[in-house]
Amino acid sequence: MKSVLAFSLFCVVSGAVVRAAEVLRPRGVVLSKASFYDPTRDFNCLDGSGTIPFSYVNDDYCDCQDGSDEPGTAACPNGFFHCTNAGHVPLNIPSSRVNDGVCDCCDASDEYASSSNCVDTCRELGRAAREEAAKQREERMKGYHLRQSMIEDGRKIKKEAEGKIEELKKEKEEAEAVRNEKEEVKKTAEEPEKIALEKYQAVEEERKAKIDADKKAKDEAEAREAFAHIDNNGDGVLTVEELQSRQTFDTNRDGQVSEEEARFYLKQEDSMSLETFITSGWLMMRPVYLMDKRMFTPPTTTPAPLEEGLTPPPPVFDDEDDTDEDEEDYELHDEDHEDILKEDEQKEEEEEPKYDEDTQKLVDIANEAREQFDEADRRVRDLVRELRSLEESQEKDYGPEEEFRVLEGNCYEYTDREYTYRLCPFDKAIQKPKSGHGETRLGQWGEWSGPEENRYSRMLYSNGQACWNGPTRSADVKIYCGTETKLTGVTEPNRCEYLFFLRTPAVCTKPEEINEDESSEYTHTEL
Ligand code: MAN
Repeated sequence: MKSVLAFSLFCVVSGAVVRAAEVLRPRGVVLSKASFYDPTRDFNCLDGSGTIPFSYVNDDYCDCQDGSDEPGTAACPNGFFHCTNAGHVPLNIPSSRVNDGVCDCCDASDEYASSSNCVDTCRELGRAAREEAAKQREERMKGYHLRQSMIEDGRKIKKEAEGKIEELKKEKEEAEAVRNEKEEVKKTAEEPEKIALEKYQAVEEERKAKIDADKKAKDEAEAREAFAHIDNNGDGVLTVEELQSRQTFDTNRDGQVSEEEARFYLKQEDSMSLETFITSGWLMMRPVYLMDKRMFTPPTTTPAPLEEGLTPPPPVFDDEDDTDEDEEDYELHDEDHEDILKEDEQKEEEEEPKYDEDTQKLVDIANEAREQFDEADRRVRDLVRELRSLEESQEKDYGPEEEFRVLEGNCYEYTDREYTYRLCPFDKAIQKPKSGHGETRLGQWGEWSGPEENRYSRMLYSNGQACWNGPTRSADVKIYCGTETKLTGVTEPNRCEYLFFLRTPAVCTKPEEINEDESSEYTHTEL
């Protein structure tokens, strides 16, 4: 169409909607570009690719390379159609969707010449969208107010911690003074105790040495007596025959002492001197000898119990069937056994070191001083620990206004199909399989890791448990606004790298003020 068009014709051809509040423009043109479409002049393609008579605008033929001459038809493949969507949000759609039978614009303006029965639903949609937006704004406002109290609480905790630190420092100083005092008392008490104990030790060693010497002499006397007893002819030497003459050495209880049995006790020699007997022979013979002499009376069945330090009883020379004779074996007399045990116990009791009264008094005083020092020392160490933990906590960054501080000490959980995840802010992130196996440490509190302009929108928990054939585990926590602090999701985008989503009022900013004029923006705003 090349004719010069009258304005009224333009209105018809271009399909402009005439409304009091609107600027007249061809169909599909956004308000901000209305001035480029002046029906009294030729139209300049918006990309400068050409100039055409205004009548070519929306004539269903694509003249401009950028499609700007056909805003209201589907003629240009790269053009855009603008729907005003009065009552809701304006929209730009690819011009290929104009009159394609699908309702894209809620005001139905994209289907002005199609058979589809699109109706204007913008008002209802707009109302619903505004209601939703208002609800979200309200939530945001609620979150913002909660954030204010989080800030207040955080600052209060910080101040209290500062006070507590001062208090603890004073307490620590006092406790250190007490500890030093107790240390002096302890040293003073330990000096005389040390001297007394050394003295006691010397006396004790002497006493023990005497006991040992007495025992040795007694053992030797016992050995000499036994030797004399076994040495039938008194020639100072024990022979095979002399041992054979004593049933004592009938190890296998067959009624006679074989040469083999006798030689066993003579250490496979023909004879044994008194000297060898005292140093080693007696040790072998003593159990059977005493068994016969003191503890047992025939018949017995059980071999004599061994006294500590003695050699085991000799092997039984099983050269004959001895089952019948078993009945003639010796029997242990329990009373004798108990008597011997009692004797041994008494001996041990007697040997138990007991301090003399004066030494004991010094030991008691020193013990008491040590206990008091230990207690004072423990108190100092407890205070140091408490102080360190508070100071460490004070050094952490709890957000620009201390708003995150109240989250410390709490843990938040999220459970998916396989795991329960736990986030304890400023402490750690944990993964626990639902199957009940042990926990996996995903990371320890590291740092704020949001982008420069929004640093407090992300937290990083790093240095978690090593991943098999992979990095050490870490958890990235994305934080967004909500009216309660809650872990809303956890994913593992890369193996052993976890992404947590934490909702909290701590990041809720104040919603923009909306006045009546601005809110009516929805009905008029053009993109
Ligand atoms: C465990 C879990 C998983 C992780 C694998 C890596 O099963 O910690 O999240 O992907 O180890 O081996």
